[in-house]
Amino acid sequence: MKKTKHKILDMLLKHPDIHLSGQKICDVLGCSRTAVWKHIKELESEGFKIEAIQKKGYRLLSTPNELSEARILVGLKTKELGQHLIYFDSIGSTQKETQHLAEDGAPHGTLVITSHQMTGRGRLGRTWSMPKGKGIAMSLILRPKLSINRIPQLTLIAAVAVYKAITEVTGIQTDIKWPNDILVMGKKIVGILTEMQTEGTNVKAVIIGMGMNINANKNDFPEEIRHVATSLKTLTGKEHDMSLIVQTILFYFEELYLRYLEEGFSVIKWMWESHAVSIGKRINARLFNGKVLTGLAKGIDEEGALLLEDDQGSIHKIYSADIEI
Ligand code: BT5
Repeated sequence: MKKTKHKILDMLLKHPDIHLSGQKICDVLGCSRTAVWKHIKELESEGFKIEAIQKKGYRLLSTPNELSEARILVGLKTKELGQHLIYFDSIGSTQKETQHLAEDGAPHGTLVITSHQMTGRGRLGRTWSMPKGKGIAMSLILRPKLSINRIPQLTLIAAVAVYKAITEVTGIQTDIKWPNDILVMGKKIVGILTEMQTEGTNVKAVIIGMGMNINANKNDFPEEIRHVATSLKTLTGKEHDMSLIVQTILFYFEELYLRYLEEGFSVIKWMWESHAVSIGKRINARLFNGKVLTGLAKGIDEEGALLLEDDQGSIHKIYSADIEI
């Protein structure tokens, strides 16, 4: 059940060319005029520009580029992903919070999201930095009936959903770097962190975390990552609607996920490979045990593992590593 505020926003979005009177909104939603006024004020404080003309009513002039819970939920075209949305003005780590929620039984599709994440983390306890209000940090709970060895495929599905969404919303073409990076011109714009909760050999939950650089300027990033990080704003010179990006990612993620469950990984595999920057190139794979393998990246296998051919012609299956091209 949508909140009254979301219903008002929905009405305003659907009627961009006319003023909706307070009375009309009350009649449709069955609430008081004071309640309408209060919700309009709330929407304004969240960055929505609303024209209010006496005797005519309210008209939406523009929506904010900042992340907005109402804007994400209104018009979200998914059945499950993101429909249970938990929005934080600020939080330590969405991933950590989502781990707890998943343990407590939060349903498939639950999304925890913020644009102010203070102690974000990457793989192996690394840090994920996010300039306040300029990016998106979100963690999604999936409860797939899949064997543990297939879970890494979900990172690749997430990566395909992200590149599709970024291209659709901004026109920018992105590259995927196995396994979890989305790059533009060699710099990272999105990092994905996939973690799972298991019971014996059963997967109980998978938590897919995504950190995205959207409206940050180069100097907003800490100095030590400026040479590796970029943002949509840096690339296009303008700010982007973060809520629309989230909606679009969730839409593609759900579509790809359902196709994957029905048809298997091969459908994702070719989409992924067609955007993968490392395939066909000579790479160093820095394994997490400290070993470095060098050779030709041949592709990914049916599990999503990277296939590397070394100089002796042996093929190595790599499940987890940092790739240097
Ligand atoms: C990742 O790890 O790329 C996964 C990042 C996942 C972050 C999300 S945000 C929502 C959710 N909540 C969390 O707490 N985490 C997840 P990894 O491949 O280990 O890369 C980490 C490295 O990327 C760091 O060591 C830096 O070098 C670099 N880095 C950190 N912040 C960055 C940023 N904003 N943009 C680009 N690179 C960054």
